[in-house]
Amino acid sequence: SKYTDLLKSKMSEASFNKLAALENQKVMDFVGQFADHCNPATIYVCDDSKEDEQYIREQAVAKGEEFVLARDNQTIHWDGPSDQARDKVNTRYLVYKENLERMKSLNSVEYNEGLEEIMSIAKNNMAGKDVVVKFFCEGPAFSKFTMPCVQFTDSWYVAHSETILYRPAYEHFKAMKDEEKDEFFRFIHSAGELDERGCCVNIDKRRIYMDTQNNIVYSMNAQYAGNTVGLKKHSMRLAINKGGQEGWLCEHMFVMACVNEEKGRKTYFTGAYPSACGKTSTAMIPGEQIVGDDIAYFRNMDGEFRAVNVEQGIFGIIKDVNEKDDPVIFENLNKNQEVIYSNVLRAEDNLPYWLGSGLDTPKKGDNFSGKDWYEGKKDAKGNEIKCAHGNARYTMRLDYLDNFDKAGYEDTNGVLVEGVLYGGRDSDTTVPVEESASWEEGILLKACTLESETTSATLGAEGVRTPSPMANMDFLSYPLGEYTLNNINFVKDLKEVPKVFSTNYFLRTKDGDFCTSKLAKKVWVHWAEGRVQGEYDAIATPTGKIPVYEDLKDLFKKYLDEDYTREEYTYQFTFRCSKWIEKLERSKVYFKKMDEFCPEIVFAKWDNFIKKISDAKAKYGDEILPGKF
Ligand code: OXD
Ligand code: MN
Repeated sequence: SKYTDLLKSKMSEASFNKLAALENQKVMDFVGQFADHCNPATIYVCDDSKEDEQYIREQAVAKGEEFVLARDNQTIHWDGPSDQARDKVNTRYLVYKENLERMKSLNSVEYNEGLEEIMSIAKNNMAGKDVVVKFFCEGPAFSKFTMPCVQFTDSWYVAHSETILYRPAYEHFKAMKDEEKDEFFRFIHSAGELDERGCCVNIDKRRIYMDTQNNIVYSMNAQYAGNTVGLKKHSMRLAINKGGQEGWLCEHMFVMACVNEEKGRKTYFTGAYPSACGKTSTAMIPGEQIVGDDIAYFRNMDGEFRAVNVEQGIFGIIKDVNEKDDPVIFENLNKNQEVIYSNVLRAEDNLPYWLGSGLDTPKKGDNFSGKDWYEGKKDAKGNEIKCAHGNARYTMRLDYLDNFDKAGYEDTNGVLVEGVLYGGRDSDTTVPVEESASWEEGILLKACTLESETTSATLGAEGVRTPSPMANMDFLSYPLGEYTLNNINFVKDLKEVPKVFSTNYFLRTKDGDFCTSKLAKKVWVHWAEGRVQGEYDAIATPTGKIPVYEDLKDLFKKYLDEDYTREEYTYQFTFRCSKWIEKLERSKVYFKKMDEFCPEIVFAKWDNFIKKISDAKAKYGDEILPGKF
C-alpha cells in the first residue's frame, strides 16, 4: 500500500501485523488515508482478543474520557452540555449531483461540496491523539446477515461503547473471501480537542456526513454516542439504503419472544415504536424474552421471514429506570459488572444517580453541566439544571439480563418472525391493539401512519401529533415512498407472512386518564401471540380486526389478575371514524411533504380507506361500537 511507511511510523509492529494479516487493500487504504489526513500521533489496531478489549477500557479511563465509579467495572462518561442528543441539523447525506433532486427532503448536501467541508474539518483533527481501529459486525458473524464494519476513532469512549454494543469481527474480516473484501461499512470519527472532563471542545464544527454511495460515514467533533458510535445510527442509515437496493430491510425495531408457558411455545415479534411510545418496555415485558431492543435486519431466508438483532448491547435511556418500573435493568445496574453511564450525576459516594431512579438523590456532585452541580443550579437562560440529563444513558451488554434469549440471539439464520408490532401514542384515535387484515394494510395503516403525541414532559403544546412512519424517519436514507413500497414488497416471496398489529398504550378515558395500566401491554402482546397461533376470534373494523371481550377478560385475569370490564372494553375498542379519517389525512400531507415523488398508488390506497371509513360512518355513526361494523 502507498501508506505502508506512514502506517509503520504510527503503529507498533504488532498493530501493523494485525492490519496486514487481513490482506484487505480497502481496509489498508481506509486506515492509511485517514492516518495521513487526520494526522493522529499513534494508531492501535485491535483484534478480537480480551487483551485488546481490556486495553480499550483502560485507555478510556487513562485518557480522561471515562471515570471509575464505586462498583466494579462501572465508569461514567460526560458529553459536553451541548452534545447531549443526536444533532439532526448537522447530520447530512453526501449526495451525487444527479441524486440531489430525489433526496431533497432528506437533509442532504451536494457530494463534492460536503466532502470538501468534512475533509477540511477532519484535516489534522486528531493531531497529538492516539487512535484505535477495531473491527465489528452488525448481526452474527459468519452469517448471511453479517455486515462487517471498521471503526477508526480517536475516542476510546466510543471504542469502549462499541466493544459492549457490537459483536467483534476481526476474525470475520480475516476469513472474508476475495470477492467479499470490498463489502463493509467504514466509520471515521474524531472527537478532536477535549477539555479537562474529556468532552469535545469544537462543537461548532460538529458534522456527521454520510455517504451511502460508498458506505462511509464521517463524524467530526462530537462525542454523544448517537452522533459517534458508527455501528449504531450511522450504520443504520447505510444499511437501510443497502437493504433497499438488495431486497432486505433494516428496521428501527426490537426483537422479542412472547412466551406461552402453558402451551409450551415461543413466538417472535419485532416492533417499531417512536420514542416515548413504549418500545423498551415492550421488548422487556416481564416473563417474555428479549433478543434486541433497537435495530433489526430482516431477510427472506428460504421463504421464511427471519430477523437478527444487529447489536450485542443496549444504549438505553436511564431516566425512569427504577426498581418498580424497570426491575430487570435496575437490578443489573446495581451489580458489579461492566456499565458505562453517560450524563448522569456522580455524587460524593462515587455512585451514579439519575432522574426517576427512585433513589434519594444527593444534592451535589459532577454532572453534564460541570463539576460543581448543586440542587437549584441554573443554566445561562435561568432554567434549573436537574441532577442528570433527560437523555442520560447506560451502555450494557444484553447477556447480563436473565430474560435474554441467547439461542435466538446467536442463531446465524436469525429468528422466525411471526408478528410485527407498530406502537404509536395517541389519546383519542386508535384502539389498544388491532390486527391488520393483511401485510400490505399493516404497512399502510399501521406502519406508515405511526404518530406520537407530545406530553407534558416535552416542551410546547400538549397533544400535538408528530408523524413517525415506521418510527424510522430520522434514519431514512432514501425516499419515503420507495421505502414504503419496499416494505410492502418484502413479503412477496415468503411462504408465511407475519401478522401485523398496532398497539396504543396511551388511549385516555373521557376524564383524561390512561385507560389501562403500564402492565396491560402484556395482555395485548399475548392476544397477538394467540392470533398468530390461530387462536381467538376477532371482530372486523374498517382498519383491521380487534379482540372479542371474553378473550381479553381471560387474559387480564390470567396475566394481571385484573377484572377487565365490558364497559372498559367497549370504550377502548370503539372505532372512531372522524379521528381515523383525520389521521389518514395527516399521513397524506406528511408523505407529500417528505417525498414529492411518492408513488400515487400509496395515496390512492389511503383514499380507498378513507372512503370505506366514510361509508361506515354514514351507515353506523361516527363512533362504531365493537361488533357493530
Ligand atoms: C435513538 C436511540 O435515538 O436508540 O433512537 O438512541
Ligand atoms: Mn433507536
